[in-house]
Amino acid sequence: MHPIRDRGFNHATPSEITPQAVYEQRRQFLKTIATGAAGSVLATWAARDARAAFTGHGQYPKLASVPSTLPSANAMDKVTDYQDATTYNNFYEFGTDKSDPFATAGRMKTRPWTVTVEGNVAKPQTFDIEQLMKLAPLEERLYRLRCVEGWSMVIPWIGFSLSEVIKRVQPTGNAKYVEFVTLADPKQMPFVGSRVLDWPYVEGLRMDEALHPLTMLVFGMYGEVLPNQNGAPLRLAVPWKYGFKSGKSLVKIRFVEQQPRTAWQKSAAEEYGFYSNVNPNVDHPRWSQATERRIGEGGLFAKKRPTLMFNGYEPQVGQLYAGMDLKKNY
Ligand SMILES: Nc1nc2c(c(=O)[nH]1)N[C@H]1C(S)=C(S)[C@@H](COP(=O)(O)O)O[C@H]1N2
Ligand SMILES: [Mo]
Repeated sequence: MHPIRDRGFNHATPSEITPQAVYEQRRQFLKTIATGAAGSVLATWAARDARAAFTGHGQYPKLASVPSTLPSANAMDKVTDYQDATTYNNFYEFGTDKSDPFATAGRMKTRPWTVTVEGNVAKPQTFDIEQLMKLAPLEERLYRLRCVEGWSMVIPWIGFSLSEVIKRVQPTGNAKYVEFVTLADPKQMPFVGSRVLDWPYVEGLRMDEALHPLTMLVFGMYGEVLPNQNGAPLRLAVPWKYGFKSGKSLVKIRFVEQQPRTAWQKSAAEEYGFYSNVNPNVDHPRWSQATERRIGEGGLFAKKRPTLMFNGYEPQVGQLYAGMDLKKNY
């Protein structure tokens, strides 16, 4: 890529189009290039930060959080570069190319934003996003994210367990599943209305999965408010399931009796099951799931990593599926 041209340096002074902090980081980056030291220096953290400035780390408001006490990723998991995590995305409402969400999601309005929590609950409620964010202390959790397509990342999310919301609305005995509905606004999302998927993007979890402490409502990443392309202003993170189970830009959370029909099941039921737990032993009909490509690890020619059962979260979640045939319930 050619960042300088792509970012329109020739058309406006950077300070006109970017916040000051990002501008300063870019200047630093250009200075690094100018000294000719780029080749050796690019590998360092400082230069990585400078490079990240091209995709705007520092552009979103900072979001304070406390470190989580839950087990998440481990020492073997290097945090994915901000640049990769914010330019290589799946968010089909904005297009099907990995770079489409970065290019076009910026226009999505994320304030004001409300989230309706309804269905089989004693206390249905519509939360304003600002109010929802204050429901519990924001935690930072480093989670692995494994996409069903065979790639993965390690992302420091900010948010809290979905269970914090669930306990406040008091589900009734009929609440067996939770359905997550995400924004589908053709005025803001160029691919909504296309036949790529049956909109809105709907996902679901079984009640015990939704209540599991690892299931996280996410408001931020990398110390900042979520970029739009990553699902602002709030998305889910279910680290032991394939990434598509974690809906972005949620507007509704419904407690239902029947297993929800998800957008992916409607479009390709044989390929995307309701459970979709990360499982190296259950292949996708069109490819193996035994290994994965960690984004940032040497590109297409890097040695792939073995995929871990439940994405490495088996000690925490394995019990949820005791006695279940995971090949049948894929
Ligand atoms: N609304 C919505 N949510 C979505 C998707 C989508 O297309 N639309 N894609 C999913 C898929 S396939 C993955 S892998 C993750 C990617 O999250 P990331 O771009 O933050 O890495 O978001 C998931 N959530
Ligand atoms: Mo995915």
